[in-house]
Amino acid sequence: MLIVHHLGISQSDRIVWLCEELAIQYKLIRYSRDPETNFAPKEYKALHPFGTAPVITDGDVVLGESGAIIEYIIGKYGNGRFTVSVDKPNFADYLYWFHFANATLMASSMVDLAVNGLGGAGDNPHIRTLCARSDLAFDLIDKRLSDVKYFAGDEFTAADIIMLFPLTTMRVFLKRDIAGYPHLLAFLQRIGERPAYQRAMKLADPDLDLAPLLH
Ligand SMILES: N[C@@H](CCC(=O)N[C@@H](CS)C(=O)NCC(=O)O)C(=O)O
Repeated sequence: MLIVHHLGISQSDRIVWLCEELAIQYKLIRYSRDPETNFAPKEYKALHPFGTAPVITDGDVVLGESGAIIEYIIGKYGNGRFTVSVDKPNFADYLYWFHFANATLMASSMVDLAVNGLGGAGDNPHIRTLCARSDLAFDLIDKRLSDVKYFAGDEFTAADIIMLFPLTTMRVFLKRDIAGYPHLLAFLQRIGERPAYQRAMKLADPDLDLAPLLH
């Protein structure tokens, strides 16, 4: 059976959300973060050699990495739903935003997190350039959402599912004022109204106040 191992307030909320959108059968196991380190607890680390969330298990399969897990679940249980096929004009857009989420947006958020933790970029021009990438990313996202309703185009896809974490839950760890991004705000409102998203977040992190993350 498909088991989603969810670490509290983490990227694995994407996987719970995907399962709820697809309305497939799965079992959810929740793990709390280690109270001292705020990282994953030992039981979570034991699931997979890399030890980060998300992880799913499915029979003998133990899989990590959000993108791989999303593709696995959609391919195996979702009949290809929420993807864009190669013959569609927005196939490249789908691929771009699906991969932008972790390869660029999450990467630049992690740079910001590390730099903030070290007290800021100072006057190091290389670090400043790297830190500017998050602003570039948010500008690009707002521009994209001024042209289309969802990242891949007119329809909701897995690109929206993988993109959402760095735009919402990540802001628990890395504050960002998004008031200047009206199209992103409208997108977050649309997503916040989805019953499957509401269900998923209640299951994944029942104590998390979503309102400030969707505004
Ligand atoms: N690229 C990975 C990133 C995984 C990752 O960094 N997960 C964080 C949660 S947001 C984590 O597990 N943190 C706790 C830890 O490292 O112990 C993915 O998308 O699966």
